[in-house]
Amino acid sequence: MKKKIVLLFLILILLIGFFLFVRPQKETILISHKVSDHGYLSIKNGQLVDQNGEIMMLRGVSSHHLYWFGDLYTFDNLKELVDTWNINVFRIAMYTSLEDDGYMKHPEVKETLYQIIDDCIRLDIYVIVDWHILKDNNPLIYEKEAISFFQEISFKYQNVPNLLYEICNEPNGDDVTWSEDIKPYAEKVISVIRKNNINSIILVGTANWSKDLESVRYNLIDDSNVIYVVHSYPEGGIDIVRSGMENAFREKIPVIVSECAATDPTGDSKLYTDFFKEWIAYLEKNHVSWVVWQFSDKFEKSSLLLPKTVMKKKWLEEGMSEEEIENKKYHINDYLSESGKLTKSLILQYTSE
Ligand code: IDC
Repeated sequence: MKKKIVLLFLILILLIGFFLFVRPQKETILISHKVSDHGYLSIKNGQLVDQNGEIMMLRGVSSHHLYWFGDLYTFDNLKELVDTWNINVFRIAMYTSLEDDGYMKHPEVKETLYQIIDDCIRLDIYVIVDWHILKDNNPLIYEKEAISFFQEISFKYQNVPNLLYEICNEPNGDDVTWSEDIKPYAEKVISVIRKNNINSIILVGTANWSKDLESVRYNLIDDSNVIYVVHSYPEGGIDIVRSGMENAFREKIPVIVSECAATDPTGDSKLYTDFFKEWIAYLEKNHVSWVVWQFSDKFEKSSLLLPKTVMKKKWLEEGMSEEEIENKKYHINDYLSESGKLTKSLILQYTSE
């Protein structure tokens, strides 16, 4: 009898030990939020909604310059982003101006753009095609080229729910205004896209480097599937952005953050980590979709990846041989920068259970 009690007691201790220490950790379950789950997006009551009218959030990352970093945007790397970061949107930043080494100088980047779009469609995620004006501060400068670009692309991807069109990244300069420049440009480009895609969401950049929602408020574009763009960077006029957004929420004006980062607007400062976490929480609370700048391995703090040379040095120090490093298959998750780790954990935080 005594023996039996001792045995039972031992079994009990073992069971408790198993549940406390050996039981596998609860797995993180990624919530699927892809195109096949949500279909065509539209705007309802000032918010992005899916095909069932439910509020929709896009969470993902933006490419860097296609001409410089195009090689990085392979199917495998995008797949790793989808599978392990759970992004549901990828933004393709196609710089436009001659001075920025953009599409005007290297029209062949359009092939890279098409390859990425096709990969995103295969991966069942949304894709933002961004006409990345920057040094060409006024969208009217290359209006003609923009019209033929969007004509071609919206025709090629007619009735494909994955695509969203961002028609002018960041209009900038004191003489570039919403009413005189951006809105007239947007109306023309939108009418071209609408001939091929009645429903697609079109993102329109705002004045002052996409920070000025105020001038939009009283002069909205007459199109029910337009969403207005703000870009947010710590120490980069965030108060203007926030107050514009507060008014927009109240007045049911749709807003999207197609660029944000934990660095200041240079893209290469220290990380404002706490600020960034709070900012993302604010966007989430208000159902504003967000895309993080930028997915590349440029030697720059906003880069989500570290340059290969940096990791190689680290691995050599840790004792790996040159040969082992050469033969290592490239996985983006082996190269995460601090920005990369932060971004990955934030996307997962809001898209897993
Ligand atoms: C920056 C890149 C940097 C590049 C520069 C000019 O991070 O590597 O040298 O452009 O091509 C934006 C712009 C975006 C900027 C980014 C950071 O849309 O093109 O990228 N930024 O400066 N708006 C605010 C910040």
